[in-house]
Amino acid sequence: MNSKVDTRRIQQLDSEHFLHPFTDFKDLASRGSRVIVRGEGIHVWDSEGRRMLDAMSGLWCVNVGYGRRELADAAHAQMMTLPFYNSFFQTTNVPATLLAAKLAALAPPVGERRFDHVFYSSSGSESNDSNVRMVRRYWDLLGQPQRKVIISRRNAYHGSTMAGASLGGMSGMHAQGDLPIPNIEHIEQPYFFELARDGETRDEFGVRAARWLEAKILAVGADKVAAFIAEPVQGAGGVIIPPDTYWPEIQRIVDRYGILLISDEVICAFGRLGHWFAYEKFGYKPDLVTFAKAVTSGYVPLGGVMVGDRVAQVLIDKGGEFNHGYTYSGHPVACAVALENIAIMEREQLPEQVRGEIGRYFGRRFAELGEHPLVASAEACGFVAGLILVRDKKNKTLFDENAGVGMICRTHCFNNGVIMRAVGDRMIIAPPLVMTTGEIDEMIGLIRQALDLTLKDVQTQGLA
Ligand code: PXG
Repeated sequence: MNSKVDTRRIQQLDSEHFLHPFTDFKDLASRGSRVIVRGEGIHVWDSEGRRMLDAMSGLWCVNVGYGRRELADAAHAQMMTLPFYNSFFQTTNVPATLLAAKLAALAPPVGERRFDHVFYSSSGSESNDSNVRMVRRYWDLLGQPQRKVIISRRNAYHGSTMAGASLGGMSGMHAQGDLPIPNIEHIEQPYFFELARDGETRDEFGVRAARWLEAKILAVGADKVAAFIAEPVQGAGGVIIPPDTYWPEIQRIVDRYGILLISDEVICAFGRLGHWFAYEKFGYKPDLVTFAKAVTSGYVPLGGVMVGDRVAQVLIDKGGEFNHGYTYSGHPVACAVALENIAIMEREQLPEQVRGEIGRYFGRRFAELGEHPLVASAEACGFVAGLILVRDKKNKTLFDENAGVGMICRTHCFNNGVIMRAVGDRMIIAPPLVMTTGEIDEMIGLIRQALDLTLKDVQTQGLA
């Protein structure tokens, strides 16, 4: 199968015609893209026949692994029955309705808050645009149109549309689009490694970091703040796991000022942290929950928002027509694949696996990487994990930003048969949830080898 792919020809056409996301086009053209041609289980193959253990699940999404015939069959059957119909003009389709009911059943109620409703999109970015629309509409309908400001965090990732990138806290993205759009504010992230004071415990830091939200609310004016948006664990920002004290204090603050809480679970839902939805793990009470990616294990695009009763009842009872939606809201094929994907996760008890023995094994083995001379901290939460590469382990001194040590390590990972993502010098993974202990051992072994090779480079290039 691999021999049929003409790598040079694909690379040539690729550089001539395909503008890749988040890519330096000229640079990529000079190197040529890596052509991925096949996936099976937790591995992918490139066009040169090289097998790689995909510790990033594609891009945080292939939670049930590659090559699942049931998902292809579900798509095929739905395409033959009804490939598309819109859900605009008082119509629905069967998979979209069944999936909405299924998601509502999977999202645990918290206190008096229930998640009985879903608004569909095709991606995380669109879903967060929908969140902005719904939050603004909610406050307008309650007669508080001055509540416009949504507070987010530096280094957050909420997508790449104008609203998504504005909500996100990536300075590089803001710089290229005259962003953020008005009425978005940012606070610091709860990144213990970077921001804790000398001698401060994780728990102390967690409370202090959460109170940056309170300070921002007061600075903006409490009556002007509409919502706070955050990822349960920051993903694209480098797998930043908040201290245990962070979310309870955030909850206290959003309750105190009555502002809406948006939990962006595009990465963290569907078993990634050991639960169907991640707010359950941390025990907070969001009003809106963004999802995408692993709802279909990435096999086809689908996203959406779980709309809690607090918002849903206002939109339903007072709202009249909501002037917002997408051609593909509730796409029948995407929803049919999602239903089958969820059925697989239920059958194989993937959230329970991650929450249980396998998840603990993964966490233990990953933490062992912290013993490596290059690594200052290695932690996992469910099936996401991150480590930080440092110049001086004892003093936790970082490398010069321009040294590109994370990229050196990423290249060794690729060449060594394991796909890891580098965020600066943080090396992160989010592997498929179907891994066995043997596969976890294989992955940790490959990462360790890549770290050894990186250390060698650091020493020979005099970066240390
Ligand atoms: N919210 C979160 C928390 C995400 O992680 C989005 C929204 C946007 O989703 P879409 O489907 O519009 O891409 C994401 C996406 C990376 C990386 O480099 C992460 C994402 C996307 C692209 C790259 O880690 N997350």
